[in-house]
Amino acid sequence: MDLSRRELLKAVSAGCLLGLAEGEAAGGLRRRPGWVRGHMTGAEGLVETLLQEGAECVFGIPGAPQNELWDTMKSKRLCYQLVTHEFAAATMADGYARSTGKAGVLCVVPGPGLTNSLSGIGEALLDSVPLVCIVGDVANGSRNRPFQVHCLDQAALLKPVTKQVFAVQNVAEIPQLVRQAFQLAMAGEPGPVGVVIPYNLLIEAHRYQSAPLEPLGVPFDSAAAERALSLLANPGPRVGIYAGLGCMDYSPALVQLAEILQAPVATSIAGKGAMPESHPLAVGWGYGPQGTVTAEKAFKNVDLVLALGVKFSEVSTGYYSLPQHPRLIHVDVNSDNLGRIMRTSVCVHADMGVFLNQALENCDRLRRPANPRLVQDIQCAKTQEACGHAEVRSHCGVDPMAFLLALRRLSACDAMTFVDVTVSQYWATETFTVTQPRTFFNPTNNQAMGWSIPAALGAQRVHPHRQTLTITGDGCFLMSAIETSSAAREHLPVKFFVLDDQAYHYMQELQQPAYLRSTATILARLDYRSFALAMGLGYQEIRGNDELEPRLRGALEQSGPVLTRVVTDYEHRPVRWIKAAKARFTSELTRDQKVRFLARIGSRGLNRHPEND
Ligand SMILES: Cc1ncc(C[n+]2csc(CCOP(=O)(O)OP(=O)(O)O)c2C)c(N)n1
Ligand SMILES: [Mg+2]
Repeated sequence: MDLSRRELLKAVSAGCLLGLAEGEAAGGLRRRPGWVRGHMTGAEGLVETLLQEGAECVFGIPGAPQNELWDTMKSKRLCYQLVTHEFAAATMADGYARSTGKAGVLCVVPGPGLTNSLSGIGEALLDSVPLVCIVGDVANGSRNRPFQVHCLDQAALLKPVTKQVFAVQNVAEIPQLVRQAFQLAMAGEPGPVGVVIPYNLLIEAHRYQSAPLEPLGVPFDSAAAERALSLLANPGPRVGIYAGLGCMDYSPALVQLAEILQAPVATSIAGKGAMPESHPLAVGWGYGPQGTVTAEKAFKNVDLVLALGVKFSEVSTGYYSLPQHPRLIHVDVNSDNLGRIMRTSVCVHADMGVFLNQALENCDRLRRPANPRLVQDIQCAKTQEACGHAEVRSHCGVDPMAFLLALRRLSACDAMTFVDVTVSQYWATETFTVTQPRTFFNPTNNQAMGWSIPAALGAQRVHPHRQTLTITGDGCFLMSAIETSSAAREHLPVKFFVLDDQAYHYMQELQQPAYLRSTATILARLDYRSFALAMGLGYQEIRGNDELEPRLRGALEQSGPVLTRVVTDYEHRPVRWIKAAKARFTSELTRDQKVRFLARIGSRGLNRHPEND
């Protein structure tokens, strides 16, 4: 059964869809889009539609095929932000979308503008982030000639990184196709949608009469939901909840369900924040050997996992190292995600808000007696784990865990933290306590290095008064460092923290045990102070653990953007995720492969000449 949006909204106004009202607000239904009417150019029709659909900022770089559009954005007061590279256009739109729950908009020229943006759009696709990608194109119709500049197949380039591509053929189609792009980007599992517009259409004129689209229904398989609820109503099995990004806008309902079921709640990486991690039933990230120790312990006593709004993706599961439980109920808005990796007892294709509401309406059947023992065990495990994290292990630089703990202590609860593809992402997911939805962000499934800097800028742009932080490695920093100049130019007070170990430590951790040496992992020594000066940023440097508190305060208290170099010592700090992923990977090697690996390690062990570079 599909529920229409109208039925849903009626239920919300009657107050019975707990948590959904916030979700809908975050999902962009605060204001219904209006009509686009009147005699306008294609560029005007496009900008008017973007405004009606609630676009707050467009991220990109103009080019000859799109100057008409950028000029129109200015005339019609649609906010835009210039970036230094189109990877950042996609990634800023991504940061905007993750922090608001609304579709982010980027606008790039065809050819190199588009190809530059593909890594960021790919990240959004794999991480379920809604984007509308406005991409220019060479002229069509009578103006189409051979050998036009940027004459790549834009739609074909977009296809593998988007949910769908709308190729505009005619000036009259612009508003409706752009509206469809917004709707599809948010529908079901969110993701990017492309709109390709030949440049000649921007200067043609048309008399528009474009109505807003009828809201879409949402999936709800009531029979499967009932099977799931019947399983949960059986008081025998001990339930554990695994919550993903799909729960992000239903935090109050998730908390209530956990309390009713007396279930520990673990989240995926992208789900961090859906369950306040300060809650007595919250056990942190993951529930296998890759996540928090507390979650792993708590889920050892679970017989039935209720997986809500989550994909069991490679990164979040530590290379698929989650343990199988006797029973698993998997609920997701995208039927393609259901029952793929784990043995599953019941798959429920459903909108998360509707499923949670249905579960809460059945609270009398589901309610379990209070379990003080469980709460006590979780508290005890958390305390023990926190002690291990607080132990300072570094000798010649800052301990990454000490840095993360101090940053958490000193930053605001609602600070937005963007963590890059450094090995520290795993420590951060374990130790950085997140108590509010949409405040912790990581490029999880495409792992595009350099993501955190532009993503943070996109979020800061529309949350000018929220503390906004990036935690990046020196390798990731090198990929997006120039984008910090946009922070200075636009007065976006992001605090950039670079964990500087002059290496790709993540790669070294993966390479050393397998090859007894590391290859192509040593980075340049940078003069960060001069770089900050050149970009127009404030600067701080933290060289030891004793400097952490004062220097972090020094950075956080400045009113503008600040670059902080954290001289990091990664030694003596194992990474649970890497250990888990390695164990799982090794277990899948064939006998021959194992023999070859061991023989190589043996011979290198005997004739040691590390040759690290
Ligand atoms: C664009 C891109 N290129 C390469 C990789 C592979 N990769 C993942 S992490 C990493 C190193 C990150 O280095 P750094 O930012 O210094 O963090 P550290 O590993 O030192 O913690 C590399 C090369 C990637 N994920 N993305
Ligand atoms: Mg590094």
